[in-house]
Amino acid sequence: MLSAAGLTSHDYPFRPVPFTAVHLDDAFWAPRIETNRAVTIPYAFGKCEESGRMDNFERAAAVLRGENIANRKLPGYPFDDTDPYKVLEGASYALAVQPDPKTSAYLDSLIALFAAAQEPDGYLYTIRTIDPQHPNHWDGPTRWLNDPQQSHELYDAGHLFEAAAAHYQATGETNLLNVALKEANLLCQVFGPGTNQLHLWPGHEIVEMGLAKLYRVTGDRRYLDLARYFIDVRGSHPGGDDYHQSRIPPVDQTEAVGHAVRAGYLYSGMADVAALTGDRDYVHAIDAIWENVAGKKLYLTGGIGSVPRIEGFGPDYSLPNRTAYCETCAAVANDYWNARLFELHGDARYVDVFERTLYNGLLSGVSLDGTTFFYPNVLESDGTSARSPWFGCACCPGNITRFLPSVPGYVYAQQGETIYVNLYAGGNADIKLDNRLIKLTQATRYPWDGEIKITVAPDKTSRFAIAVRIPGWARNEPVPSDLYRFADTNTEPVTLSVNGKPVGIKLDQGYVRIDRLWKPGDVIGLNLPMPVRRVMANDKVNADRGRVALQRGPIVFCAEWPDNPGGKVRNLVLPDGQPLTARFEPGLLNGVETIAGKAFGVTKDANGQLMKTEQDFKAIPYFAWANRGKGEMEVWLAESESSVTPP
Ligand code: FUB
Ligand code: ZN
Repeated sequence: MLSAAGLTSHDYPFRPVPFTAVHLDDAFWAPRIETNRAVTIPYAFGKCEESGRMDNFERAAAVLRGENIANRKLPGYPFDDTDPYKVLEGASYALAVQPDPKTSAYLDSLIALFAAAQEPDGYLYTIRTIDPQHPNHWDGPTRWLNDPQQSHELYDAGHLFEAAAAHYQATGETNLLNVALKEANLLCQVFGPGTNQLHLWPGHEIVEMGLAKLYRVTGDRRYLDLARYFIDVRGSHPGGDDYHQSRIPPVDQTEAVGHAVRAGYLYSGMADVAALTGDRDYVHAIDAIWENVAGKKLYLTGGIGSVPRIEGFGPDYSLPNRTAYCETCAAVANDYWNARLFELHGDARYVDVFERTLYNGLLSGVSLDGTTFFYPNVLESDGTSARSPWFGCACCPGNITRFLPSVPGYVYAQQGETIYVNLYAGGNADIKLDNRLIKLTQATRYPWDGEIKITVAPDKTSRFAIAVRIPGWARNEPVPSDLYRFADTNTEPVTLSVNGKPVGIKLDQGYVRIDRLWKPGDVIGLNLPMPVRRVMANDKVNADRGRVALQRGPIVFCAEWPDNPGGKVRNLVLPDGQPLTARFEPGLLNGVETIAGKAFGVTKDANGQLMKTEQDFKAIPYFAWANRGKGEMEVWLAESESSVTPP
């Protein structure tokens, strides 16, 4: 019944080189991916156990066995089941590159637990099974009813499908896949355009992406049709709203609205269905929505979602810093979406947004030791924000565990006779191009240094192209829109060479395409100069007016309390033209580049008069903040006293 993964007549034209074929051994990503594998994944499983998330499956299973369970207390949230699913997905990716019998056995025991909690017809949602007579207030009185659109039954199913596809692809075992397919088959009966079917849209998207993955794995067209149905039914009848992206049908949407994680998953699901069916209407819609986000709703850190009340998008240019939402899950969703847009269009501008999000607003979601997390990722703190070891609503840690192992899968892509180099990270990759095997080895200290050497080793001398991405930040374009601009001009040129001979920087969709006869041992040399850059926001962004941010390479910096006099940073003024220098500090925050110079601290004297004193100033990478206790932090620094936060 199972077909080879990815064998569909339509698919993304630009295909990623799978993370299993890319081995990073650099000083930046390799240790983080290892911390995720060795620390965060077991830690998150432990938290799921400790917080009763595994027990929910046990209790649902007991109810199904007809046992009279003493404790019918419902899970805290209807989506608590998704946390073990997500961590299992991450663990599966980790297993795919590093087999570990102990982890495999643990996953099998969890899968047995999930299977036992699944109702005979395939329904799997412990919060209803534990006590069907007293449904949670987010859910309808009977299965699936979705009023007021908050049911998470399909959200839970979506995460189960994602985990099952990952587990099957990593291990070849079908135990979790069978659980997922049983539920997917039930959904195919229950939902659809038929008169005896339910015409409801999911209360929270992700089932669309999950179904697309099941389609890839099985080749069963019903799953793809259902994914498409769940997109098309959204907004097709009254009762929809912007929060759920259901006021109007997704194909007619042109603006990012509502809950940001839901939105990011919807747009990713639309990209999947578009790629797998060839439907251009979805592409037009997500292209327009992307223009809106990249041009008006994207934080400098790549975070999305500026309104805490709805965990979602606000009006154009409304990007407050202290109350930024920028949920970690939304950064993950933003990266899923941008990766898919690249795979549709082959344009580096999506990789620019992907990279910005990855190194900044996504990576900030987890501490350096892998055991504490941010849910919102603010860009300014008065000292009250801190990472947390876990959350009641624990969506973000699980998303970190499943995203980080797949980072190597975003480094390269291919289409026809072209290999795309999208991200820079030390390591090697084995890329199949028709009947050839090409080994690429990157040597670089990126993101701290822009010197990159790529050794090309085809198994036989042959002609193909390597498209080298020249990041927007290296071309004086921090984002592919006018939302942000560099206040200064970098005059140091990007240089590119093959075997030491210069190659002209002729850009095509953000890439320089080097089409030649490649022989083993050829070397591409790329230098992306990384001076400290000052960034300004579009004047329409009230929150950043009169303020400046610092960026070096793909990394956004912030000033944090331990590095600045008196533990204060919100009183800092960093005037234009003040010289700044960068240096690598191996002993700080696991080794980071820092930016230092002089700034002015604004204080009040005894009479309440503001005083400006010159003082030392230091900034660290934004992703690394909040690893040394609570205190002030600021990304957008005042350029003059008039915009400083009064002490
Ligand atoms: O509703 C499920 C998840 O919980 C959402 O994606 C997060 O924003 C949090 O609300
Ligand atoms: Zn979250």
